Amino acid sequence: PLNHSVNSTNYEEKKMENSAVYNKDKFEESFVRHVESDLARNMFNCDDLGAYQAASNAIRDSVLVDWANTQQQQTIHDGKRVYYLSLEFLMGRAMDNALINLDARDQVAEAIGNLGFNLEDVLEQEPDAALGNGGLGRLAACFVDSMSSRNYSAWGYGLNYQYGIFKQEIIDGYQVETPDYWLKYSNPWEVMRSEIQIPVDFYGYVYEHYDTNTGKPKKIWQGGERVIAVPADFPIPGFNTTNTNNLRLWNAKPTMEFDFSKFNNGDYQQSVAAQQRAEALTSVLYPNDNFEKGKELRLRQQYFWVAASLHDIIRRYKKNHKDWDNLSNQVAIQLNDTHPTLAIVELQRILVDLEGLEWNAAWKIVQRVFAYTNHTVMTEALEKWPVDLVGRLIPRHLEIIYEINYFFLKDVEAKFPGDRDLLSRVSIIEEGQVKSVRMAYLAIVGSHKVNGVAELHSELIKTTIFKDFVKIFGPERFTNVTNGITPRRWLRQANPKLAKLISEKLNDPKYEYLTHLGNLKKLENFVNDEAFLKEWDDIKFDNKRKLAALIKETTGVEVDPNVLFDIQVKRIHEYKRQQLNIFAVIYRYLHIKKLLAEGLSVQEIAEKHYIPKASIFGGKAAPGYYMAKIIIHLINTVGEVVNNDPEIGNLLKVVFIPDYNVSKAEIIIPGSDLSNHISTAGTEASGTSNMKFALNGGLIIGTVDGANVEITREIGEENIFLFGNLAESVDELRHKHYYEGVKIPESMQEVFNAIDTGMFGLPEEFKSLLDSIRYHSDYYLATDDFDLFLDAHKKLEKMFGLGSGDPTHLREWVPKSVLSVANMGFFSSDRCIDEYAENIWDVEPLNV
Ligand code: GL7
Repeated sequence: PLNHSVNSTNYEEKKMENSAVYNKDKFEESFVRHVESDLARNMFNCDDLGAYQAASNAIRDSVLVDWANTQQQQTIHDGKRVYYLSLEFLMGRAMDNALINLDARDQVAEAIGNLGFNLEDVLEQEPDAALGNGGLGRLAACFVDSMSSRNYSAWGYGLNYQYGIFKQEIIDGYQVETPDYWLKYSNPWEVMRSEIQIPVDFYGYVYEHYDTNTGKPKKIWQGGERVIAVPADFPIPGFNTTNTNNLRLWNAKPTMEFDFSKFNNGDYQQSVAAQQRAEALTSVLYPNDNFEKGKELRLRQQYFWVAASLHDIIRRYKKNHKDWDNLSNQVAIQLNDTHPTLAIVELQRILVDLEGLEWNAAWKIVQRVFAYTNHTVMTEALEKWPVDLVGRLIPRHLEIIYEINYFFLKDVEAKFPGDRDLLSRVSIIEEGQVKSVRMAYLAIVGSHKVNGVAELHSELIKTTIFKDFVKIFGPERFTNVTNGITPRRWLRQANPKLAKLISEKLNDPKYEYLTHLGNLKKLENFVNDEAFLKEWDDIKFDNKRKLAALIKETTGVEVDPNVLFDIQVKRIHEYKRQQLNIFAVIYRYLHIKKLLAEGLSVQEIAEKHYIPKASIFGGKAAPGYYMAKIIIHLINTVGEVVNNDPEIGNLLKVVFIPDYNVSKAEIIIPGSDLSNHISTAGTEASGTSNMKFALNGGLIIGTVDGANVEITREIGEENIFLFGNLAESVDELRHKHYYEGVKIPESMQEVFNAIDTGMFGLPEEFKSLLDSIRYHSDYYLATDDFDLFLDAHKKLEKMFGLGSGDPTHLREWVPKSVLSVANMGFFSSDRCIDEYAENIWDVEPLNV
């Protein structure tokens, strides 16, 4: 047996000696070697891109040592592992993050400097790994960081899309999508494991076969098309630990088994074409956020990913184990939303069809292994797959789904005899015009725990969409894990100056607060310290300057860093209500214009009526989402008018930053004074950018929705600006709109009149947006919350004063900023992962 009680101090020392990232000379040597051997260039013709690749490879060498050790230790220990299945991992850039988690940023910056490069410029060369849409995908990325940092033995499983989320350009005020071919240059952070090749079958048919061993009939699935899954592995280094987990993303490759019947018939072209189809499988990420569109290729992606991942997990289990009853002591699988729900069916198939277990015994194991996280209550986002499609693509799985449903409904019938209505409500199969499989129901039935992602959301799923299941399985099956974010990326990496000031104030030179985020609380001691407040505000100002430079570079608009930066960046969605925000901007513009017409000066307006401000927007609309695209267009046309108005000075600017992504978020979020989280109450499951802004000292204007509720509880209601109708009133208001008509408040009517008279371009372009409110019952309750939104603004702007240097600002605004940060400890994704580990996965950290 290997001796795995390595003395940790020795290990640390050894690591310091050996690893190039901690030793400038060694790093420089390694860098040059990579330039020469990997890039086949020399130092005299190495540009920033080459420097990025060489530096990444040199850093990667260190990460790979920890990674291999971690995997070895985990194998020796043979404890329970967690598998996080997510169709999206919105990772962003890897190099800076690796430097921070390895605590090697300063040394490497110096070494790179000695070689004639600038670290910041080199880091800029890395394309974002944008394999996700929004909050759900970024959450998965924060989780893998925390699982490594908290020393869990965990794997992430996903797909290695060739094209991530599209790039957004704004042309003439409209969104234009272009493909994101992020692998244009080779990716130094992925390790291709071509030696692992897992066959995944599709289509074909099922037949029954008499098994002579057991004397029983057995189902055999004869697949019709085979694709090979080959993993690309991404090492995930933890912070302040050598624990380095693996993120495994599958690529689809053709089989080497040609269809010889076609080949022999002389149909070589056809035979090759089928092979080419294979690679298309993992080529593109579906660009919808909170919306499901039942496309066959999407279902193929899901099954491919799930089948390959389970095969891998079971193969690992079988190396040391024979007893299937023990599976759930070794394996916990978390389903990130319903996208991987077929994993439940696949495991049941493996256990029953391939391993010969009895149905009931297998099903108990399956339920103990899986847990499911729900991320939305919105019905248009709940996955349903047509039975016909499932039956054609994976015929044996459809049979198994029917059987799961049969036994489930039998239990329900036994518990609630005669309640036929209940049976049809909870059936996994929906008998509609298109008979479909309800994936969320399948996920609930096949899991031992189901969680929502914020307290309010977890309550809502129990009382609305999953109400019947609470009755059937009891409330114990349902739980809450409020989302979190990793403070390594979202504080230390995005806001190095603030992170440094905090480490000084907490007397924590090793930044241990980044793994003990509750320590931020000590910042409260300085909330009356004027010098400190000034320093804090100076850092914010500096970050705003950086953001102003990004705005100038991407939109051409100059914004003054002294004004209030009022930001809303997130996917564009009617429920997130960017329309409410832009209407309020128009209202402000109209009123500033009135005051100017009355003869007031810009200065007078700034002092008495409307403080100078920049309204900053960003976010992508799903390519097929018509209404979201109108909202983007409106924001841009308003910007055109306002920014070119010669009278208005710096009282108002309106900008739309194109192509919002993780790296831009790292600049935008630290530069915010105020951010908008203003969804219709009850629609935003959690939100996580709210946490990122608050952790960076930006204040929040928000509705009583998602995690805003808990943020308020933690930081205090005097430090957040809440407004709007509550979730419990939403049904009633909608009902009222429907039966009594929508009442447009006067303020909003002024805005609509301005749009209708063509102030912001052709009114027809915005008609369907306005009509959805005035004639189609205003589903998202813009009319009910508009005046409340305007009032909340009035109140908060008084506190902001005239910005940096203004005594009101330092006295009233900055302390709120400090108190927000001081009380954000709860929202570390480390806390979340610990909760999953304890309440759902039943695993403990393994100190490697
Ligand atoms: C989301 C929710 O909309 C968002 O509120 C939540 O923070 C996130 C992570 O739990 O999940 N649900 C969803 O379908 N998408 C989300 O971002 C795309």
